[in-house]
Amino acid sequence: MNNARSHELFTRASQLLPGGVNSPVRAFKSVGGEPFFAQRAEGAYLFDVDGNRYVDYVGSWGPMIAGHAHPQVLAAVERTMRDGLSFGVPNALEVAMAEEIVKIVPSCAMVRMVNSGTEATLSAIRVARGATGRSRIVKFEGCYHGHGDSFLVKAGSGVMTLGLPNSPGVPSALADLTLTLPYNDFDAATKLFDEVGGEIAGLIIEPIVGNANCILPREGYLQHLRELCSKHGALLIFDEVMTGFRVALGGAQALYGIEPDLSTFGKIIGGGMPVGAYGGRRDLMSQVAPAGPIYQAGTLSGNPVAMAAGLATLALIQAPGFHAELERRTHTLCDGLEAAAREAGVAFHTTRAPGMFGLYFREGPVETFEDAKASDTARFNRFFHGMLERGVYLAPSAFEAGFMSSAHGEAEIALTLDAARAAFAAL
Ligand code: KE4
Repeated sequence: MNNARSHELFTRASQLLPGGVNSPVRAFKSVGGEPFFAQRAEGAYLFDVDGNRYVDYVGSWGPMIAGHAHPQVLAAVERTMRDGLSFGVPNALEVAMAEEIVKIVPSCAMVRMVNSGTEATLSAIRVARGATGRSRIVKFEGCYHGHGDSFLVKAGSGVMTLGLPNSPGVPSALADLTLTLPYNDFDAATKLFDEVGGEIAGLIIEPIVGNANCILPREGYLQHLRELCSKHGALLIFDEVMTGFRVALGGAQALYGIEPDLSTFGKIIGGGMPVGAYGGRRDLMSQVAPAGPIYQAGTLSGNPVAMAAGLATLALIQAPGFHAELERRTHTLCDGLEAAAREAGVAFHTTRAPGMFGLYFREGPVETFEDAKASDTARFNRFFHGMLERGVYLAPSAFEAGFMSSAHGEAEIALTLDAARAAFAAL
């Protein structure tokens, strides 16, 4: 595969950008090799600067649920940008977006637009801390909520699972306030809340984990966390930056019938433009400045062009049967991959949620972060490159989820399964 132009660009980029990229996962560090540079994208496909074409199962890490460069999204952007790119004063599209989110996600009586998922999650925990007057937050090992200091914490030692910084620059005084639990472990959650429940401002969780590969909640687990938070006066925060508007129109909270106190969003509601949002109970959100004292702000929050791209995407995914078809295609892909692995005698397992999936080089089930870590990552890395050489781009890490879009049709799935049969055989 010719990658001369990508190599030349990566060589230059590596002198100018940390790791040659503007976000670490793009650098292919965990799978090895150098990243390709995108020239353009359309539907289910990415095209790189050397003329190679890939079926894309990353979709810009989630936003491109209706496929890349969808004509209706592009038309909305073109129409909006001609009236100006940013005003710094309110505009009608911000109201339209807020109305859409509140309509689609009943737990959100109010929302605030921001410019990334990171801004959404760090704002949500500030609201939790401001509204409860408490300082501790709970997160889960393997869950990622953006790069806010309070989240860059790994499980500490000891029964309280006190947080330890997992990045230089995170003060231990702050990391201490983040408690970490194992995902899908009912007893550990009960034990922690029994011990310090009265000190917990909020518990933030990816209701379906998409940042430690893809792990689904055990039956009743999310309800268990809902009850613990209610009992101890802590706020339940669903980080739906990835799952929101994807695994169901109303996100994981609709899929599982749980009502969080606060939710965070991103990705799909920007349709590929920089965006995030947080929202929830009116008594909580009405404490956010300037309505209340909890401060949060952003120059480009509610940017009209981003709102237009997001609104056009939300319109597309509200087409009748959109999510049912996305779910069907996700199963068709994963069933096919599992069959191809069996034919090649390769230990392989997939996890699935509508529109997203996890690939594991191990037998199932995979229900915990420990289970996910026991996957053969070296084999995944060889499979990743085998698929890339055959025109299929999977997430460049054994610990990321894959994403389907409505643009992944029978032809794309057939191409993917043909490549997989050859890539499994070559392992
Ligand atoms: P951003 O700040 O990257 O917009 O969102 C952070 C975030 C928050 N919460 C969840 C559940 C997320 O998945 C993310 C970001 N997801 C990663 C994919 N693993 C973005 C890719 C990247 O970091 O480049």
